[in-house]
Amino acid sequence: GQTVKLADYQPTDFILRGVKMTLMLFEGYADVSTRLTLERRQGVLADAPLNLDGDELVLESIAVDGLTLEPSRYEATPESLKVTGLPEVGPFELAIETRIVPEQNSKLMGLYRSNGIWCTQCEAEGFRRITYFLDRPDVLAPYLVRIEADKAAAPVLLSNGNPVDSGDLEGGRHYAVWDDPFNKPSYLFAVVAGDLDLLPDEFVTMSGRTVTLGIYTEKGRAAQAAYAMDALKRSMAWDERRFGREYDLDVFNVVAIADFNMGAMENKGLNVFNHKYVLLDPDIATDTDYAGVETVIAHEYFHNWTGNRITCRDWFQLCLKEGLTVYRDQEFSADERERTVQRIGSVRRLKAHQFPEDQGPLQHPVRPSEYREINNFYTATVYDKGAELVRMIATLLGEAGFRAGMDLYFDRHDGEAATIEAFVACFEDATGTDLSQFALWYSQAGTPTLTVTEQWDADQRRHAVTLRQSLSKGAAGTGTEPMVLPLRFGLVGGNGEDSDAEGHVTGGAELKDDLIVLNGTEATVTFTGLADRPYLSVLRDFSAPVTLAHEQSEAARIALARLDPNLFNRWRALDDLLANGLTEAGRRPLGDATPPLGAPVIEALLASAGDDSLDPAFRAQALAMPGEADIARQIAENVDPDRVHEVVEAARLAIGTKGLAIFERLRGSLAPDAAFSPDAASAGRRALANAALGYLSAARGEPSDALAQYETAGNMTDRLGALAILVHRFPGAEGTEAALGDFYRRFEADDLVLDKWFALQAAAPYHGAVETVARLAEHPRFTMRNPNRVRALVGTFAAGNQVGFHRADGAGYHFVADKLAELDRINPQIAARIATTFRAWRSFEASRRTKLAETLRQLSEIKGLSKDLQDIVDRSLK
Ligand code: HT7
Ligand code: ZN
Repeated sequence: GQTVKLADYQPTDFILRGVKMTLMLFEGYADVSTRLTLERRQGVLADAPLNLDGDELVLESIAVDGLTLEPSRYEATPESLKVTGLPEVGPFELAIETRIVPEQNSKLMGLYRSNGIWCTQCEAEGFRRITYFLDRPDVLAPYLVRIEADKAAAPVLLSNGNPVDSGDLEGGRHYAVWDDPFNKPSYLFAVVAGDLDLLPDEFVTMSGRTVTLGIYTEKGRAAQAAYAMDALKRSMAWDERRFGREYDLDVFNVVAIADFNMGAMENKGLNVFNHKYVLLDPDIATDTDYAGVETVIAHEYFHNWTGNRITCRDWFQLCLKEGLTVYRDQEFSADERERTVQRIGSVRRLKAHQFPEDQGPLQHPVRPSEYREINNFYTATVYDKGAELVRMIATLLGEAGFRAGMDLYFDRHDGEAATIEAFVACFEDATGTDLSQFALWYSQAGTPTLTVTEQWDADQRRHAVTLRQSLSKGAAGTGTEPMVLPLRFGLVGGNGEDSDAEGHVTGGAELKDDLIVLNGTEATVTFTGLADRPYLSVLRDFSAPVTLAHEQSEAARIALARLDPNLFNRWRALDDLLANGLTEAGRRPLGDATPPLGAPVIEALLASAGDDSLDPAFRAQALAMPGEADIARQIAENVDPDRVHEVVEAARLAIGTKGLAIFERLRGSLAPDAAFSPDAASAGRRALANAALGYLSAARGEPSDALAQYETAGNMTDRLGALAILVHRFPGAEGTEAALGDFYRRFEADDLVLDKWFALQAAAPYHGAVETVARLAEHPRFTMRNPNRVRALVGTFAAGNQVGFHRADGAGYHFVADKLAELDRINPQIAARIATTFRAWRSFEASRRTKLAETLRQLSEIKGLSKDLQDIVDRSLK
């Protein structure tokens, strides 16, 4: 495949003025007729041809201004359409007809059918699978779309914009016409047609306009969209309050679809969702599912301004809409739920997904400068690190400055396809700040290391804090210049209060209140007038996405875990204590019995767990052990996943045993509420009760508590929490198989719950999981055609089961590689995404490292591999 480069960007030779389309949907095929109003751009050579993109297309007919073209005037292949002899000046109409087969579209890009429903997915390059087009984000136009279909098969016909006409046709068919007046790129185009149920509602905007809202679902499931609808209305109100952004069309529709490559898609006025992020009720969904629905609904809605009204000039600018919109959805959740707990979740996610990407062979800058397959750049770096960059701008400029920059961005670029430079310039212009050095964050890949050392001068009552940043050249080979690191901090006294001691800077930093902005390689901040040596709490709220190397005693961390007025850093102190202990123990050989955590660390953890003045959700976060993959990443080399698992289990047992009384008390005091409520406080109590159950079961070494909870659970959070303990800790125990069987029988009619049944078994941390997963891949309900099911089984095994996937004989690698080869022929996008789990191969001990590399090499040599999978495999091997 060809490499696309940012440096090669050129606008199109032809300007698109408008699009009129008719989609005629039939059983077995669809006829697509497109009329494009085009005009040669001024200054473009008179004989320059028009080059349109296609993907697996068949051209049925082509005409210019009503006249069918001679074959000498065009060249059509499945991937392109070149037209010559087009008018030199003025607009002309190009009419193109294609016939496509949605039923055979297993890539789920373009127009496809999911459980009989016609639906589209056009980002990034799916529109070219529907018709030949200038399929790139800087080509914007209004669309008028007519859909025709059999009325019984598809009583609902939806597209972008506002509905303007509908009616019956001969032969039991009918039509609907949708008009989208807002200029949009083709990736935001959508059509949905099918027999769907509707949850209707409305929203009155800040200027008093009534917007008709609809969530469409499979038959009989509209009631399960109630929470999504509530989240949608809260998102609309929040965007008005927080950013002054009002919705712009008369209608806003959401459709829930079973077969979907990602979480959801922000098509203008017609968001299409993976039904996992719409359909809920307490019997089938966990608290995590509720939070996921809220976030994804908000995220897609917020794209209406950050993505749709202002879009990206090219796909290199993807973070312009994705990083910014993730930042916006994170802020929404922080305002709607509990800020610190939300931030802990975002940072956990960043460290679990983005850090390994940034520190391995798939490393790339937040704004990449080249790609072979754009689908492979919807990454944690673009999304989550991209959000961190926006957060740092907000930290540097303060609330008012950030809002002024955002207002200017909306004002200045509404209706445009913009760039990162244009975005950053708005913050510079609105506040008079020079952000040119800050902008290096967008082009330099890798996670900077921030080294912090402290020196207490007891005679002078002075505390010197030295900060040093470094960035090593990684796989992307980008620059390593010092960047701008906004570091929130506090000097905590023994009374748990921040000192207001004065600080003086030497070297490359600026000090503003509770913020040190490190912009040089090194700086020292000396604080004077202190009565006693303070505890330094640095990088509060994780104010910059760095690896923190803070030489700090265990005693100081334990003190901060108890005292820090910044709750986020209290959590981080505990998390660091656990992670450091587990990492050190993980480096020792398998079987080494030295306890991974010292008594003071366990006591500090238990003190937080048992502190009823703290939010239960926070305490649940404190009790959640770092993931085995996170510990492996910290160990960095010669990792033995069996050893990592061994030390995590030893730590769990030690915490459970020492905290037995606390966990018993928590179980008693956090009895389930009579009626289920999905609010954050109730979810926090359930999370803490389930964490306590995990430790209690580990300490007692028997499953009766989990079995009892499974049998009496009144909601999915408690049921699945108990079942996970049974399946993961008591695989052979009496009751475990029965509970697993009961779960299957109870929920077999519901694919979303069945995914949980597959995923739970795929994650079971045993060597035998390879055989279990291979058996489940033969289960009648397993299918490669549904991305959720593949992710539940193959994805969870590869990414969420360190012990099973990395079994020493390589059987886990072979199983996943075989499945990827098979999946690649069906849905390459999903195959490529799951294949990224192989990227960490260099960090494992020699035997596994060799086997992983060998498996990657075998994959890379398969004839006819997709561009998607080939790209991931080749880059992983580099
Ligand atoms: N903008 C969307 C990203 C997307 C996508 C969604 C579904 C299927 C394929 C896709 N490719 C890219 C989702 C979002 O970030 O909001
Ligand atoms: Zn997005």
